[in-house]
Amino acid sequence: MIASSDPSILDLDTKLDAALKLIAEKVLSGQRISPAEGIYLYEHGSLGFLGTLANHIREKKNGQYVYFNHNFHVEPTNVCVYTCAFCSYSRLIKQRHEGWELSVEQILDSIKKYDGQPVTEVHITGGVVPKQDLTFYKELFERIRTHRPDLHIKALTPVEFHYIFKKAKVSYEEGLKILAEAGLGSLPGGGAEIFDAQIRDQIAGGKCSAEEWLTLHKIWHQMGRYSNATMLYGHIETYAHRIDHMERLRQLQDETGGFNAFIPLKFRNKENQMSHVPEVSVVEDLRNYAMARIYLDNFQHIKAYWAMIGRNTAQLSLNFGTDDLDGTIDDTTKIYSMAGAEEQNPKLSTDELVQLIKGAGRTPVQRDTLYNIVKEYTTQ
Ligand code: V47
Ligand code: SF4
Repeated sequence: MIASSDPSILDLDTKLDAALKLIAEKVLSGQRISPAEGIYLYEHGSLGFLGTLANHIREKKNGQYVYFNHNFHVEPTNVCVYTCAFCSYSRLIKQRHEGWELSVEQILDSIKKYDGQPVTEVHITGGVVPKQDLTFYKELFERIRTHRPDLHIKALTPVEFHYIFKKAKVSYEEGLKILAEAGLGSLPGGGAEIFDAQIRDQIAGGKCSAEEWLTLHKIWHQMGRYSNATMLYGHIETYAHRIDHMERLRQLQDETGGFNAFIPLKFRNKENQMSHVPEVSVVEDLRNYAMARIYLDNFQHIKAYWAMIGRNTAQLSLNFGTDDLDGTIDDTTKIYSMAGAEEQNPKLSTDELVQLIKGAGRTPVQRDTLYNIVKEYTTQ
């Protein structure tokens, strides 16, 4: 394979059309590509071509580093007032006997299981139910902070915020301030799905709109805080919808600089209302990671969430633009196993993660939620 930083990529493929050459020249010289160029690249860029461009940017931004953290998840409930068509996880309020709804006490018990273990982050998200309201989360965050002040609380998405703030009759600003003061550290990227209104309505009708999702993150960033962003791809959306989604994120990032990482999430089709929609290929997953790296020039990190994509594809993606693998997870999330992901009990030890990253020829780096380096694994 040619060296990723070698612009002779432009000369190697004699069949490369003029438009692709022009776009590649822009990317290699650090210029931003337009939405129309993004769509063109999605439609015409081969896996090797996109991968080479993405790898060039990835190495410029993050060198050989691949980040991971020591984390675990808490899913307070899988009962939900919404009925997203892609969701294999939630149980409708009327089927709540099939689900779980944890109390503050039960969640604290699950957090106490990690006492004395070197985890740095708890990722809290799940369904939306009336009982788990603003008072519930305020108490939960305060009690986690009191019990373990060093644990970073990465929790809740605009889907949950929109519902609980509306119910509590507080503005987004007031609600976020209350939860930040209670101990909320940063926001995960969930609930973004696809921003296009028509597609969003078909797959996630009724929950917060794209504008509400973006506004909540914007307010959070304006408070000096950080968050992630996701995109659910590979279902009924087109390439134009993916570019529209990333364009809106790129614009907000220009304004605030508050996004840490972008996480493409592959639609998995087991036991949901969209099971008839086939899943996309691994080649398409890698092309999509590469496109995210190329398009989102103002995002520092592109994360391959191994619990969703599987550890093998996650490892491959490290040569197609990604530089982060999320974390150890410790078999604490059900969202993807219930949707048919390869990883039925997602759990990796530090050693397994380190070997996975070294196997891709990269340097493993343990980070905290905000990408401060905890440990670099430079030796063999
Ligand atoms: O918003 C649900 C997705 C998301 C399916 O910020 C599905 O570090 C595919 O956002 N097929 C929640 N995707 C998870 C999430 C996340 C995960 C890891 C790290 C971070 C981070 C954020 O899961 C939902 C939805 O887009 N999802 N069901 C499914 N069948
Ligand atoms: Fe509820 Fe989230 Fe599932 Fe939608 S994706 S039904 S909001 S748990």
